[in-house]
Amino acid sequence: MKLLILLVVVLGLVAAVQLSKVYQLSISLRGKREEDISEADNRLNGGAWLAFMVFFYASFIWLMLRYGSYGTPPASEHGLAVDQLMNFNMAIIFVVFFIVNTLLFWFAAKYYYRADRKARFFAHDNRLELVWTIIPSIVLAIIIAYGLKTWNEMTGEASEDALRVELYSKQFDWTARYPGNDGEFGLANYNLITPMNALGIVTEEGIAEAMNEINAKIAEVEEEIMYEKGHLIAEREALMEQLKGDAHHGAHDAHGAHDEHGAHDDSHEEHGNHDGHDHGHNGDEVKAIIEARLSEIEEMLASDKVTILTDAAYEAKEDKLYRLQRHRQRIEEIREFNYDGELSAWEAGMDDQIVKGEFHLPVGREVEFIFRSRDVIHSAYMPQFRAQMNTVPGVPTRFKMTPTVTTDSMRVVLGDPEFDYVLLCNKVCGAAHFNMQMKLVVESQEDYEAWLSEQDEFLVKEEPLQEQSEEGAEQPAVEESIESTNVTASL
Ligand SMILES: [Cu+2]
Repeated sequence: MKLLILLVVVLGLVAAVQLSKVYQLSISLRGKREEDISEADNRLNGGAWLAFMVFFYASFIWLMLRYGSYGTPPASEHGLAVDQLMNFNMAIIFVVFFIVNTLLFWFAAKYYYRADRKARFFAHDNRLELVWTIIPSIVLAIIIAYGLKTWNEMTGEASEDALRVELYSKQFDWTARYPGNDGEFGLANYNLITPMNALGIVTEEGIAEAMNEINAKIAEVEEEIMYEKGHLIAEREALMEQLKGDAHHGAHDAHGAHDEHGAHDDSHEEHGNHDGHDHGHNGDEVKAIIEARLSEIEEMLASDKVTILTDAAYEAKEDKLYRLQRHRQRIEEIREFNYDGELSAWEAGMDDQIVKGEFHLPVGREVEFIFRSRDVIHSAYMPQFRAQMNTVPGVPTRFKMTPTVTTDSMRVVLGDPEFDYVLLCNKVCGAAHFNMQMKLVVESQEDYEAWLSEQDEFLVKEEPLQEQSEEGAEQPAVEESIESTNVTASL
């Protein structure tokens, strides 16, 4: 179908070009000069301007009627103010749009060229300059002041008892975090992000888990480097060489060969410990060490852990190892970081509640959103609440809003039992951007509390402690976690 339309357009263009050629030919045949244009032609063109104006306005009005509204009434307190601001701006734009375009087309139609009419030369007029400078200045100042006022209402300080919710974005989903009973979010650090700790919340357990993960990765890469076939064979040859020429000054050669690929690789140090002995002129001892290493190499070559890497791949592995070690260092630094001597920042994360897929808000209560992003800039967009904010890696952003219409009420208003509020990503952030959304349910305070109480706390997850709850009934796992934090922190 699209191809057909394209074909018609192309053929139409070709036809138009051919027709204009015929027209030009007919003119030259009649002996008329091309620049001689009759008054009838000019009048026709003037009329065409007016016809186009009518078509232009009709399309504009149709578009506004068809697509000019959000579709849903505002579902938040400030949503009303945003709609009013939008309508105010659009009203001004409409008025200016119609005045300017009417003048443009009407003048073109009225003042088409006529041989008996001469244009008036009109170079400058100070009063006119004043009018079209001062009036737009005043109108723009009003628009800006009004807009700033509305913006400040949305982004101003939230009240003390506002509910605080963190929305965390990454390619390509949203995660919501509630602060738990203490009302405080735990600190977060991206170095601690693991599959179990998607937000990188700082707790003693989070650090331990991140450490385990990074150590496993380091060990894996170290092994791949250690068991590289080409390097093992090269080392074997160098050592054999050394054994042969041992009578002279082979010790130094071996030293050099060893350094060549041991330089970036800490794991070789255990074998490199004999470096000190090399200068000790104790030939037998050196020989024994070299032979031990040789048999070790033989074993390694025979094992199924042997890897074969090109030089580039080997270097890439070394780079990877270096980066992993830097990462481990950063995790260690988090542990050493002194949070003003207080543990509360660590403890605060333990009861945080993390939810995916959908999140709930109570109706009529002020909510302060804190936005964070893991990877790229996303944009948290809640169209029914007239709310949008960029989420920026490394820079938390925020705004506040008060939902005023529950999901159920909105379903009734819209006559759509399937309707749901939605949080969308409104920044083209990658391949699956289109699907980056989360359902939002607005409900009564009681329903909200019931839902929240069903959400797990961060550190209470499939732990055997829950089995024992019969004995120590009022001893939740969180208590345990805090205890262990204290112990480790005091070390
Ligand atoms: Cu996104």
